[in-house]
Amino acid sequence: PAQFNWSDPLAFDSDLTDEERLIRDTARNYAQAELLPRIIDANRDGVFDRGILREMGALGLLGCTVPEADGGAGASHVAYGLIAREIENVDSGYRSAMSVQSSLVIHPIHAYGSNAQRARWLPGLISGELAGCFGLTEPGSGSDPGGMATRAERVAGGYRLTGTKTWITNAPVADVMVIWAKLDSVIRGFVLERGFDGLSTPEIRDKLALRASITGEIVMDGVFVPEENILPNVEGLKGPFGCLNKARYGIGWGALGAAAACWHAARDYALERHQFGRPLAANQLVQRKLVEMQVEIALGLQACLKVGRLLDEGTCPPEAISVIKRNSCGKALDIARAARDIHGGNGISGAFHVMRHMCNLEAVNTYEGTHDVHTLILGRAQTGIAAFT
Ligand code: TGC
Ligand code: FAD
Repeated sequence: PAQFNWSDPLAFDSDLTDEERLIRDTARNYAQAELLPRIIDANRDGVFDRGILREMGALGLLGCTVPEADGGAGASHVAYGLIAREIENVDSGYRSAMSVQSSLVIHPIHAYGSNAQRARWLPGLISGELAGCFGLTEPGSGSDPGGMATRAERVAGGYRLTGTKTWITNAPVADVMVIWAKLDSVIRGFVLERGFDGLSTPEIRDKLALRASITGEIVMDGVFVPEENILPNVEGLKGPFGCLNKARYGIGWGALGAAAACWHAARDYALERHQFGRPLAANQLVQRKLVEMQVEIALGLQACLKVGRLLDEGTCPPEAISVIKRNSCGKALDIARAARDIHGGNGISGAFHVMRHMCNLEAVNTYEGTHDVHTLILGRAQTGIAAFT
């Protein structure tokens, strides 16, 4: 019979192209050699190393799906997912920095920007010389972004923006900020630049998750934005949602990378640690937990791969992305909790990584549409009844 590979039970690897495997290996080598050695200190100290975006840019990991003709790597959506999985295998916070830059900043400028805007910002964002962030959430509107209070008004030569965005990944270090605001009651995208008058980005401190990612507010006190900085080619909520589709897709893959790190750590630990004269792994209760991890990750990856192929074909409905965002994040959180449990007391130590992943996944389960919001998106698609309001 064919050989069973416990770590790849459904032969996921065989479904990838050679190019996808190459990109996966580049991301894996970088994550394991360069990110893993820094993460325990970065998480403890609550520090995001800005240089990481330049390192990722140098390897072609930022905006990798942008066509080569436009300065990107022209990689497949599956390749983008594989990158997210490898980076998040080390830490969800590093994947956050990458996905915001790629899906929430490079993508809208590429998809909705003018040629002049693309030429101005994309090279720096793709190389990591420029850092970007995406401002949709506000203190009074999270799950309901249509309720945003940030306003743009027309003035001579451009617009004046007033409002506050909060919980914004990368905001305190961003050079370029994609901001969504209502202009005459219609949501529009604007590119704000560090140094604009009336613009500040205070850091949100004391987070107990994603400590190696930097998060902030974006406070806009009548910020003048020149005419050439409005994104001309989209209006309405479909603008930010078009970006969220890409980012949620990447998170679907990324969360399974964090889950796999927890699973492998739990398996290693259960084989090495002895109690009652035998390895923890000899107990049925422990084997069951390890098998749940194995099965959920293997099934979840197949779903991510399918959604990636649909995106590459241009035939992916947004609801299919909700399936993987919801499934991967929920299952990854369960897996991280079980892995932490298998580690016993050691599980709460930073040195064993699992509790850091567990805390991170609480936030990953919440951002980009909470687990329950994706449930309601799918519930609406199934019943035709919107249960949000
Ligand atoms: P709804 O009536 O459903 O739609 C309004 C308009 O938007 C269009 N649309 C979409 N277009 C493309 N893709 C999608 N996924 C879309 N979903 C909706 C829709 O067709 C419609 O267009 P039009 O032309 O008819 O006006 O809007 P609603 O207000 O009822 O929305 C409900 C709900 C709950 C689905 C939605 O608001 C939602 O998804 N809420 C969650 C918010 C969210 O995900 N925020 C994320 C902020 S960014 C972030 O968290 C980054 S963390 C990154 C990191 O660090 O990694
Ligand atoms: P709320 O919307 O207030 O939800 C609170 C609870 O109520 C949740 O459990 C939710 O599921 C539930 N709920 C809400 N409405 C309903 C309903 N109709 N029916 C049933 N249950 C409901 N945003 C950005 O714009 N850019 C970023 O870069 C960004 N980065 C982030 C980084 C971090 C670390 C975090 C934590 C958040 C980030 N966010 C960002 C914000 C994130 O997208 C929001 O936190 C998320 O969308 C949820 O919004 P909220 O926190 O306001 O929660």
